[in-house]
Amino acid sequence: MTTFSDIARDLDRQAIELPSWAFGNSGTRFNVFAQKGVPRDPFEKIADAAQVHRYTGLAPSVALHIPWDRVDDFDNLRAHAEGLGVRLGTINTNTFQDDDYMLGSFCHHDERVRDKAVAHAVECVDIMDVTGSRDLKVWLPDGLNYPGQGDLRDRQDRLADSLARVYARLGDHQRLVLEYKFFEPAFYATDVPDWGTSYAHCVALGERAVVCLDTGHHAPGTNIEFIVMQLLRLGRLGAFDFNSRFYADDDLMVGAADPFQLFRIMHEVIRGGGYDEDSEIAFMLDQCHNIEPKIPGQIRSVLNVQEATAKALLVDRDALVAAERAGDVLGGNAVLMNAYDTDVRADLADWRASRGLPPDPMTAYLESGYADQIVGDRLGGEQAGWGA
Ligand code: PSV
Ligand code: MN
Repeated sequence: MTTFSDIARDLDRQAIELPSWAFGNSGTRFNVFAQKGVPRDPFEKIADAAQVHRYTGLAPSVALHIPWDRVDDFDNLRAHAEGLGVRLGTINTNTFQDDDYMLGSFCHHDERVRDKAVAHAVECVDIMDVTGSRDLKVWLPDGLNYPGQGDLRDRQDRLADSLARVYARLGDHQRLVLEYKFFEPAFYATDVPDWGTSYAHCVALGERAVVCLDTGHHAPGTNIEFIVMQLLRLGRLGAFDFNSRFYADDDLMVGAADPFQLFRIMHEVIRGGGYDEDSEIAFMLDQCHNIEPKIPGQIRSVLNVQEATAKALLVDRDALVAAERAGDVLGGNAVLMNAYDTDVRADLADWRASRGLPPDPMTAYLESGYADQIVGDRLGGEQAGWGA
Protein backbone atom coordinates (compact mmCIF):
# COMPACT_ATOMS: atom_id res chain seq x y z
CA MET A 1 0.00 0.00 0.00
CA THR A 2 1.30 3.43 -0.90
CA THR A 3 -0.02 6.15 1.40
CA PHE A 4 -0.17 9.91 1.01
CA SER A 5 2.69 10.42 3.44
CA ASP A 6 4.85 8.27 1.12
CA ILE A 7 4.26 10.63 -1.76
CA ALA A 8 4.00 14.03 -0.05
CA ARG A 9 7.60 14.96 -0.78
CA ASP A 10 7.29 13.96 -4.42
CA LEU A 11 4.56 16.57 -4.80
CA ASP A 12 7.00 19.29 -3.77
CA ARG A 13 8.76 19.21 -7.12
CA GLN A 14 5.65 19.68 -9.23
CA ALA A 15 5.87 22.72 -11.49
CA ILE A 16 3.25 23.65 -14.07
CA GLU A 17 3.92 26.42 -16.54
CA LEU A 18 1.08 28.82 -17.27
CA PRO A 19 0.39 30.26 -20.72
CA SER A 20 0.33 34.06 -20.79
CA TRP A 21 -2.56 33.89 -23.25
CA ALA A 22 -4.82 32.23 -20.68
CA PHE A 23 -5.12 35.63 -19.00
CA GLY A 24 -6.09 37.57 -22.12
CA ASN A 25 -9.46 37.72 -23.79
CA SER A 26 -10.29 34.70 -25.90
CA GLY A 27 -13.15 33.00 -27.62
CA THR A 28 -13.95 30.99 -30.67
CA ARG A 29 -14.09 31.99 -34.30
CA PHE A 30 -17.61 33.19 -33.52
CA ASN A 31 -16.67 35.77 -30.93
CA VAL A 32 -13.97 36.86 -28.52
CA PHE A 33 -15.57 37.79 -25.20
CA ALA A 34 -14.18 40.71 -23.25
CA GLN A 35 -13.95 40.22 -19.50
CA LYS A 36 -13.50 43.03 -17.00
CA GLY A 37 -10.05 43.44 -15.49
CA VAL A 38 -8.25 41.54 -18.23
CA PRO A 39 -4.55 42.47 -18.62
CA ARG A 40 -3.59 45.11 -21.12
CA ASP A 41 0.02 44.09 -21.56
CA PRO A 42 2.44 41.25 -20.78
CA PHE A 43 3.35 42.82 -17.42
CA GLU A 44 -0.24 42.56 -16.24
CA LYS A 45 -0.54 39.01 -17.59
CA ILE A 46 2.47 38.01 -15.51
CA ALA A 47 1.02 39.71 -12.46
CA ASP A 48 -2.11 37.55 -12.88
CA ALA A 49 -0.08 34.41 -13.41
CA ALA A 50 1.86 35.17 -10.23
CA GLN A 51 -1.44 35.07 -8.33
CA VAL A 52 -1.94 31.46 -9.39
CA HIS A 53 1.49 30.55 -8.05
CA ARG A 54 0.97 32.54 -4.89
CA TYR A 55 -2.09 30.54 -3.87
CA THR A 56 -1.13 27.11 -5.19
CA GLY A 57 2.68 26.98 -5.13
CA LEU A 58 2.40 25.01 -8.36
CA ALA A 59 3.02 27.49 -11.16
CA PRO A 60 6.47 29.10 -10.96
CA SER A 61 6.82 30.02 -14.65
CA VAL A 62 4.92 31.68 -17.47
CA ALA A 63 5.14 30.85 -21.17
CA LEU A 64 5.20 33.75 -23.60
CA HIS A 65 3.85 34.00 -27.11
CA ILE A 66 5.49 36.18 -29.70
CA PRO A 67 4.26 38.62 -30.99
CA TRP A 68 1.43 38.75 -28.42
CA ASP A 69 3.92 39.30 -25.60
CA ARG A 70 6.46 41.42 -27.40
CA VAL A 71 7.87 44.19 -25.19
CA ASP A 72 10.62 46.73 -25.80
CA ASP A 73 12.78 45.38 -23.04
CA PHE A 74 12.61 41.68 -22.18
CA ASP A 75 15.15 42.16 -19.44
CA ASN A 76 12.65 44.40 -17.76
CA LEU A 77 9.88 41.83 -18.19
CA ARG A 78 12.15 39.19 -16.73
CA ALA A 79 12.91 41.37 -13.70
CA HIS A 80 9.19 42.11 -13.32
CA ALA A 81 8.42 38.37 -13.28
CA GLU A 82 11.18 37.61 -10.82
CA GLY A 83 9.99 40.42 -8.57
CA LEU A 84 6.61 38.69 -8.45
CA GLY A 85 8.14 35.32 -7.64
CA VAL A 86 7.83 33.69 -11.06
CA ARG A 87 10.06 33.34 -14.09
CA LEU A 88 9.66 33.48 -17.84
CA GLY A 89 9.41 30.08 -19.50
CA THR A 90 8.83 28.67 -22.95
CA ILE A 91 8.73 31.03 -25.91
CA ASN A 92 6.00 30.15 -28.42
CA THR A 93 6.29 31.10 -32.08
CA ASN A 94 3.37 32.44 -34.05
CA THR A 95 3.26 31.92 -37.81
CA PHE A 96 -0.50 31.81 -38.04
CA GLN A 97 -1.70 35.40 -37.79
CA ASP A 98 -0.19 37.05 -40.81
CA ASP A 99 -1.69 37.04 -44.29
CA ASP A 100 1.67 35.92 -45.66
CA TYR A 101 1.08 32.57 -43.97
CA MET A 102 -2.20 31.77 -45.69
CA LEU A 103 -0.59 28.83 -47.52
CA GLY A 104 1.81 27.90 -44.77
CA SER A 105 4.97 29.04 -43.04
CA PHE A 106 7.86 26.57 -42.49
CA CYS A 107 6.52 24.48 -45.40
CA HIS A 108 5.54 27.32 -47.73
CA HIS A 109 6.37 26.92 -51.42
CA ASP A 110 7.54 30.54 -51.62
CA GLU A 111 11.05 30.98 -50.26
CA ARG A 112 10.31 34.55 -49.21
CA VAL A 113 7.52 33.44 -46.86
CA ARG A 114 9.56 30.51 -45.58
CA ASP A 115 12.50 32.82 -44.83
CA LYS A 116 10.17 35.13 -42.98
CA ALA A 117 8.83 32.29 -40.82
CA VAL A 118 12.34 31.03 -40.04
CA ALA A 119 13.46 34.58 -39.21
CA HIS A 120 10.54 34.88 -36.79
CA ALA A 121 11.55 31.69 -34.99
CA VAL A 122 15.17 32.85 -34.87
CA GLU A 123 14.05 36.14 -33.35
CA CYS A 124 12.23 34.09 -30.71
CA VAL A 125 15.56 32.44 -29.85
CA ASP A 126 17.10 35.92 -29.53
CA ILE A 127 14.35 36.66 -27.00
CA MET A 128 15.03 33.39 -25.18
CA ASP A 129 18.62 34.51 -24.68
CA VAL A 130 17.34 37.51 -22.73
CA THR A 131 14.47 35.87 -20.88
CA GLY A 132 16.62 32.89 -19.91
CA SER A 133 14.12 30.50 -21.46
CA ARG A 134 15.15 26.96 -22.27
CA ASP A 135 12.45 26.01 -24.78
CA LEU A 136 11.32 27.29 -28.15
CA LYS A 137 7.92 25.82 -28.90
CA VAL A 138 6.96 25.58 -32.53
CA TRP A 139 3.40 24.88 -33.50
CA LEU A 140 2.71 25.35 -37.18
CA PRO A 141 -0.56 26.09 -38.93
CA ASP A 142 0.82 24.51 -42.10
CA GLY A 143 -1.26 22.19 -44.17
CA LEU A 144 -3.61 21.84 -47.12
CA ASN A 145 -7.33 22.24 -47.49
CA TYR A 146 -7.61 20.36 -50.78
CA PRO A 147 -5.94 17.36 -52.40
CA GLY A 148 -3.62 18.61 -55.11
CA GLN A 149 -3.18 22.00 -53.46
CA GLY A 150 0.44 21.21 -52.62
CA ASP A 151 2.93 18.38 -52.72
CA LEU A 152 2.87 16.51 -49.42
CA ARG A 153 6.43 15.23 -49.80
CA ASP A 154 7.99 18.54 -50.89
CA ARG A 155 6.37 20.19 -47.91
CA GLN A 156 8.06 17.71 -45.54
CA ASP A 157 11.41 18.43 -47.16
CA ARG A 158 10.93 22.16 -46.75
CA LEU A 159 9.79 21.63 -43.17
CA ALA A 160 12.96 19.67 -42.38
CA ASP A 161 15.09 22.42 -43.87
CA SER A 162 13.29 25.24 -42.02
CA LEU A 163 13.51 23.41 -38.72
CA ALA A 164 17.21 22.72 -39.25
CA ARG A 165 17.87 26.41 -39.77
CA VAL A 166 16.13 27.27 -36.51
CA TYR A 167 17.75 24.40 -34.63
CA ALA A 168 21.18 25.61 -35.73
CA ARG A 169 20.55 28.91 -33.94
CA LEU A 170 19.84 27.32 -30.53
CA GLY A 171 22.29 27.68 -27.69
CA ASP A 172 23.69 24.57 -26.02
CA HIS A 173 21.17 24.68 -23.20
CA GLN A 174 18.17 25.44 -25.42
CA ARG A 175 15.68 23.07 -27.02
CA LEU A 176 13.30 23.07 -29.95
CA VAL A 177 9.95 21.61 -28.97
CA LEU A 178 7.85 20.58 -31.95
CA GLU A 179 4.11 20.36 -31.36
CA TYR A 180 1.75 18.30 -33.49
CA LYS A 181 -1.94 18.68 -34.19
CA PHE A 182 -4.04 16.42 -36.36
CA PHE A 183 -6.15 19.08 -38.07
CA GLU A 184 -7.01 22.78 -38.04
CA PRO A 185 -6.50 25.32 -39.43
CA ALA A 186 -5.90 23.02 -42.43
CA PHE A 187 -8.57 20.41 -42.95
CA TYR A 188 -7.30 17.99 -45.62
CA ALA A 189 -3.69 17.47 -44.58
CA THR A 190 -1.57 18.90 -41.79
CA ASP A 191 2.21 18.99 -42.11
CA VAL A 192 2.90 17.99 -38.48
CA PRO A 193 -0.25 15.99 -37.77
CA ASP A 194 0.94 13.38 -35.28
CA TRP A 195 3.60 12.40 -32.77
CA GLY A 196 5.37 10.20 -35.29
CA THR A 197 5.96 13.03 -37.73
CA SER A 198 7.13 15.30 -34.95
CA TYR A 199 9.39 12.54 -33.64
CA ALA A 200 10.90 11.86 -37.07
CA HIS A 201 11.81 15.52 -37.51
CA CYS A 202 13.20 15.76 -33.98
CA VAL A 203 15.44 12.73 -34.48
CA ALA A 204 16.77 14.23 -37.72
CA LEU A 205 17.48 17.54 -35.99
CA GLY A 206 19.40 16.27 -32.98
CA GLU A 207 19.15 15.57 -29.28
CA ARG A 208 17.82 18.96 -28.33
CA ALA A 209 14.71 18.58 -30.46
CA VAL A 210 11.80 17.07 -28.58
CA VAL A 211 8.08 16.53 -29.04
CA CYS A 212 5.29 18.54 -27.43
CA LEU A 213 2.15 16.59 -26.69
CA ASP A 214 -0.91 18.82 -26.52
CA THR A 215 -3.62 16.69 -24.98
CA GLY A 216 -6.30 18.43 -27.05
CA HIS A 217 -4.67 17.58 -30.36
CA HIS A 218 -5.94 14.06 -30.79
CA ALA A 219 -8.94 12.42 -32.35
CA PRO A 220 -11.61 11.17 -29.97
CA GLY A 221 -10.73 7.74 -28.68
CA THR A 222 -6.97 8.15 -29.11
CA ASN A 223 -5.04 6.41 -26.36
CA ILE A 224 -2.94 9.41 -25.34
CA GLU A 225 -1.14 7.62 -22.53
CA PHE A 226 0.19 5.15 -25.08
CA ILE A 227 1.82 8.06 -26.92
CA VAL A 228 3.19 9.35 -23.61
CA MET A 229 4.71 5.94 -22.92
CA GLN A 230 6.21 5.66 -26.40
CA LEU A 231 7.76 9.13 -26.44
CA LEU A 232 9.23 8.59 -22.99
CA ARG A 233 10.59 5.25 -24.08
CA LEU A 234 12.20 6.93 -27.07
CA GLY A 235 13.55 9.78 -24.95
CA ARG A 236 11.76 12.49 -26.91
CA LEU A 237 8.86 13.63 -24.76
CA GLY A 238 9.80 17.26 -24.25
CA ALA A 239 6.65 18.98 -23.13
CA PHE A 240 2.97 18.77 -22.44
CA ASP A 241 0.35 21.29 -23.38
CA PHE A 242 -2.39 20.31 -20.98
CA ASN A 243 -6.02 21.07 -21.69
CA SER A 244 -9.28 19.19 -22.19
CA ARG A 245 -11.26 18.42 -25.26
CA PHE A 246 -14.70 17.01 -25.79
CA TYR A 247 -14.54 17.32 -29.57
CA ALA A 248 -11.43 18.79 -31.18
CA ASP A 249 -9.09 21.51 -29.93
CA ASP A 250 -11.51 22.76 -27.31
CA ASP A 251 -8.83 24.18 -24.99
CA LEU A 252 -10.98 23.62 -21.91
CA MET A 253 -9.57 23.26 -18.41
CA VAL A 254 -7.30 20.25 -18.02
CA GLY A 255 -8.98 17.45 -16.12
CA ALA A 256 -12.43 18.87 -16.76
CA ALA A 257 -13.54 16.55 -19.54
CA ASP A 258 -11.87 13.34 -18.44
CA PRO A 259 -10.03 13.32 -15.11
CA PHE A 260 -9.45 9.59 -15.47
CA GLN A 261 -7.55 10.15 -18.70
CA LEU A 262 -5.39 12.75 -16.97
CA PHE A 263 -4.68 10.23 -14.22
CA ARG A 264 -3.71 7.59 -16.81
CA ILE A 265 -1.42 10.09 -18.52
CA MET A 266 0.28 10.99 -15.23
CA HIS A 267 0.60 7.31 -14.41
CA GLU A 268 2.55 6.73 -17.63
CA VAL A 269 4.61 9.87 -17.00
CA ILE A 270 5.64 8.54 -13.61
CA ARG A 271 6.13 4.98 -14.91
CA GLY A 272 8.40 6.28 -17.67
CA GLY A 273 10.56 8.50 -15.43
CA GLY A 274 8.99 11.73 -16.65
CA TYR A 275 8.35 12.87 -13.10
CA ASP A 276 11.78 11.96 -11.76
CA GLU A 277 13.90 14.69 -10.19
CA ASP A 278 16.07 14.97 -13.28
CA SER A 279 13.16 14.98 -15.74
CA GLU A 280 13.34 17.76 -18.31
CA ILE A 281 9.71 17.57 -19.36
CA ALA A 282 7.96 20.93 -19.38
CA PHE A 283 4.46 20.53 -17.98
CA MET A 284 2.51 23.40 -19.43
CA LEU A 285 -1.08 24.44 -19.72
CA ASP A 286 -2.35 25.55 -23.12
CA GLN A 287 -5.82 26.78 -22.39
CA CYS A 288 -8.17 29.65 -22.83
CA HIS A 289 -10.94 30.68 -20.49
CA ASN A 290 -13.64 32.01 -22.75
CA ILE A 291 -16.61 32.04 -20.41
CA GLU A 292 -15.13 31.49 -16.93
CA PRO A 293 -12.93 33.95 -15.02
CA LYS A 294 -9.35 33.44 -16.01
CA ILE A 295 -7.29 33.39 -12.81
CA PRO A 296 -9.70 31.00 -11.05
CA GLY A 297 -9.74 28.92 -14.25
CA GLN A 298 -5.97 28.56 -14.06
CA ILE A 299 -6.11 27.80 -10.33
CA ARG A 300 -8.66 25.05 -10.96
CA SER A 301 -6.48 23.65 -13.75
CA VAL A 302 -3.22 23.39 -11.83
CA LEU A 303 -5.08 21.85 -8.90
CA ASN A 304 -6.57 19.27 -11.28
CA VAL A 305 -3.08 18.35 -12.48
CA GLN A 306 -1.85 18.13 -8.90
CA GLU A 307 -4.73 15.89 -7.91
CA ALA A 308 -4.17 13.56 -10.85
CA THR A 309 -0.46 13.46 -10.06
CA ALA A 310 -1.08 12.62 -6.42
CA LYS A 311 -3.38 9.76 -7.39
CA ALA A 312 -0.90 8.48 -9.96
CA LEU A 313 1.87 8.59 -7.35
CA LEU A 314 -0.36 6.52 -5.08
CA VAL A 315 -0.38 3.60 -7.51
CA ASP A 316 1.19 0.67 -5.72
CA ARG A 317 3.83 -0.14 -8.28
CA ASP A 318 5.00 -3.39 -6.73
CA ALA A 319 1.45 -4.72 -6.49
CA LEU A 320 0.80 -3.63 -10.06
CA VAL A 321 3.87 -5.39 -11.42
CA ALA A 322 3.05 -8.52 -9.42
CA ALA A 323 -0.49 -8.60 -10.80
CA GLU A 324 0.70 -7.98 -14.36
CA ARG A 325 3.31 -10.73 -14.15
CA ALA A 326 0.79 -13.13 -12.67
CA GLY A 327 -1.61 -12.44 -15.50
CA ASP A 328 -4.05 -11.17 -12.89
CA VAL A 329 -6.23 -8.99 -15.07
CA LEU A 330 -8.65 -7.82 -12.43
CA GLY A 331 -5.97 -7.51 -9.80
CA GLY A 332 -3.90 -5.14 -11.93
CA ASN A 333 -6.91 -3.09 -12.82
CA ALA A 334 -7.89 -2.91 -9.16
CA VAL A 335 -4.47 -1.54 -8.20
CA LEU A 336 -4.91 1.33 -10.66
CA MET A 337 -8.53 1.96 -9.73
CA ASN A 338 -7.76 1.96 -6.01
CA ALA A 339 -5.32 4.79 -6.56
CA TYR A 340 -7.67 6.69 -8.83
CA ASP A 341 -10.61 6.27 -6.45
CA THR A 342 -8.66 7.65 -3.48
CA ASP A 343 -10.00 11.00 -2.37
CA VAL A 344 -6.82 13.03 -1.92
CA ARG A 345 -8.43 16.41 -1.37
CA ALA A 346 -8.09 16.54 2.42
CA ASP A 347 -4.50 15.29 2.25
CA LEU A 348 -3.66 17.91 -0.35
CA ALA A 349 -5.17 20.61 1.85
CA ASP A 350 -2.92 19.44 4.71
CA TRP A 351 0.05 19.29 2.35
CA ARG A 352 -0.57 22.94 1.42
CA ALA A 353 -1.01 24.04 5.01
CA SER A 354 2.26 22.37 5.97
CA ARG A 355 3.99 24.35 3.23
CA GLY A 356 2.59 27.73 4.20
CA LEU A 357 0.00 27.73 1.42
CA PRO A 358 -3.73 28.24 1.85
CA PRO A 359 -5.45 24.85 2.24
CA ASP A 360 -8.12 26.01 -0.19
CA PRO A 361 -6.38 28.12 -2.85
CA MET A 362 -9.53 28.96 -4.76
CA THR A 363 -11.32 30.43 -1.75
CA ALA A 364 -8.18 32.24 -0.64
CA TYR A 365 -7.86 33.86 -4.05
CA LEU A 366 -11.56 34.76 -4.26
CA GLU A 367 -11.40 36.35 -0.80
CA SER A 368 -8.19 38.24 -1.53
CA GLY A 369 -9.92 41.09 -3.36
CA TYR A 370 -7.50 40.85 -6.31
CA ALA A 371 -10.32 40.31 -8.83
CA ASP A 372 -12.04 43.54 -7.78
CA GLN A 373 -8.75 45.36 -7.66
CA ILE A 374 -7.86 44.61 -11.29
CA VAL A 375 -11.34 45.51 -12.46
CA GLY A 376 -10.91 48.87 -10.75
CA ASP A 377 -7.32 49.45 -11.81
CA ARG A 378 -7.34 48.31 -15.40
CA LEU A 379 -9.39 51.02 -16.97
CA GLY A 380 -8.51 52.41 -20.37
CA GLY A 381 -6.00 50.92 -22.75
CA GLU A 382 -6.57 47.90 -24.89
CA GLN A 383 -7.17 44.49 -23.39
CA ALA A 384 -4.88 41.66 -24.44
CA GLY A 385 -6.34 38.90 -26.51
CA TRP A 386 -5.47 36.48 -29.25
CA GLY A 387 -7.66 38.35 -31.67
CA ALA A 388 -9.48 35.52 -33.41
C1 PSV B 1 -3.22 26.06 -31.65
O1 PSV B 1 -3.83 24.82 -31.67
C2 PSV B 1 -2.52 26.24 -30.35
O2 PSV B 1 -3.47 26.01 -29.34
C3 PSV B 1 -1.35 25.31 -30.23
O3 PSV B 1 -1.71 24.26 -29.38
C4 PSV B 1 -0.26 26.13 -29.63
O4 PSV B 1 0.41 25.50 -28.62
C5 PSV B 1 -1.06 27.30 -29.12
O5 PSV B 1 -2.06 27.47 -30.09
C6 PSV B 1 -0.29 28.56 -28.97
O6 PSV B 1 0.37 28.90 -30.16
MN1 MN C 1 -0.73 23.62 -27.71
